[in-house]
Amino acid sequence: MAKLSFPEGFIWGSATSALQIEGATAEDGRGPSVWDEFCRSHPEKIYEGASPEPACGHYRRWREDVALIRELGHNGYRLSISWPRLFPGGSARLNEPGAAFYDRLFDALLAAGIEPNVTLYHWDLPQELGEKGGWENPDTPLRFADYASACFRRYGDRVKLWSTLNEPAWTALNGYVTGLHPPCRLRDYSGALRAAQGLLRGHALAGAACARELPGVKAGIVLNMSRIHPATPSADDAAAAALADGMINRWFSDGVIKGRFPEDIRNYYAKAGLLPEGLEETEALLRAAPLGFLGVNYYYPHYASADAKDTNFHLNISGRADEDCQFSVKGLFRFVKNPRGRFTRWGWEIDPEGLHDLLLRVHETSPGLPIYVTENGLGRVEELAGGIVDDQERIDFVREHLRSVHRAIAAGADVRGYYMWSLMDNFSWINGYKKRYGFLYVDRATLDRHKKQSALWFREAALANAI
Ligand code: BGP
Repeated sequence: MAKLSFPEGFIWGSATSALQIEGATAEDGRGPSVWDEFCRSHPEKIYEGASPEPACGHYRRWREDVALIRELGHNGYRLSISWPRLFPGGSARLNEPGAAFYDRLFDALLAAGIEPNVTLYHWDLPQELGEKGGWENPDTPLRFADYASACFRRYGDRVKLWSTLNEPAWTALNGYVTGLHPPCRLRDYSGALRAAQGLLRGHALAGAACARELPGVKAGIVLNMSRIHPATPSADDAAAAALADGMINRWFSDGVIKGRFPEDIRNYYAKAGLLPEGLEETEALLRAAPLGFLGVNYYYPHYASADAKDTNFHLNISGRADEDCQFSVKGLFRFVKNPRGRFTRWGWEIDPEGLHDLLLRVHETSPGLPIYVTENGLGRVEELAGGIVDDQERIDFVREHLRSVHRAIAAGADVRGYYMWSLMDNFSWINGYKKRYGFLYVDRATLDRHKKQSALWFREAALANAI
């Protein structure tokens, strides 16, 4: 088959987040985040009671990691800054040793020819702000904007790609509806909408601060997006799919792209008495914040059925075949398994076509908006055998998704890069450490890194700018 070339300057990289790789959660003045506290107080909710300590020990091994990224031929790397490392407790006083860590990291990345794409918030809210109401507290977006401004001022001479938030929909949904993430609230729909509003205000204020502090630089945001199909051709399932799509995708994508929440979902929430106060003000803030790009995190599609007799949320965190994912909101929609689908061990459907469709949808909503695939990857159970990890399945996964990206570019979408999740096996939130995503295998006993076969394959693709 002829090679598919990507546009000049296309970014070939991988992604991580601070909490999932750094470790050193109490070093150099870092304060606790809501995830440190959640893992400490709710080990039963996390596979094998794992915690983000030591994660991958990246805080100490960053030099080696930068050298590895370079060896892997990447020209970009997506990472996040830890808010509680820079401003422990969410305070206004900068913790200099924490800030200096990222100085060293950015300098080393640039010296190695790797462009950083930096996310300011990848779920590690300072615990003290969590205790004061987290994203529901109207003060939190203001604190976030201050933290963001400090980062723009300190690192803006070196970092040109900034993302405000990672997956605000997941923070709101899992924090307040499914109860799977901190603050572990169950079925608190109005809390979820208040938190979503706080997150989007934080994004808007940080976006405006970026434009002010760094003329010519416009921050982006990273959204989790899924194609949501009706489970059957029935009108009821079509309506259920549209509703789920509006709540999970469009509330956030229309919010940040158009500065206007979708009318149908807004009416729906209004009727249910769930709309938070100040929505117009939030929209005005969003319209005043120039959006530099949209980061798309894509893993799987959903199939929605209107037959939702109860409310039930469950994620497969063990990777066992007898554990099913469930997501059902009584009377609204229930996600069902695609009978024709291919699935990972954790029950996530593999559907490269979905990525193509989402990229085109973003392009059609906002022609010309730069897009990055900020996460896409495959979680596996893996072992090191004779010094190698044979992950042909991951090579196939990434290749198929890159083909979709290529087709979306050919159809006009301005996709500028692809960051595979993840650079290395890491702390996979409530899945603990069994679910491995990396190009680099991390030995849990020694934390030593080993290149997987996929890393070598991707290196060739990156160097050729083609697959
Ligand atoms: C995204 C998160 C990442 C990452 C990925 C894989 O939602 O932004 O941080 O973890 O999902 O998910 P998981 O680790 O839960 O399998």
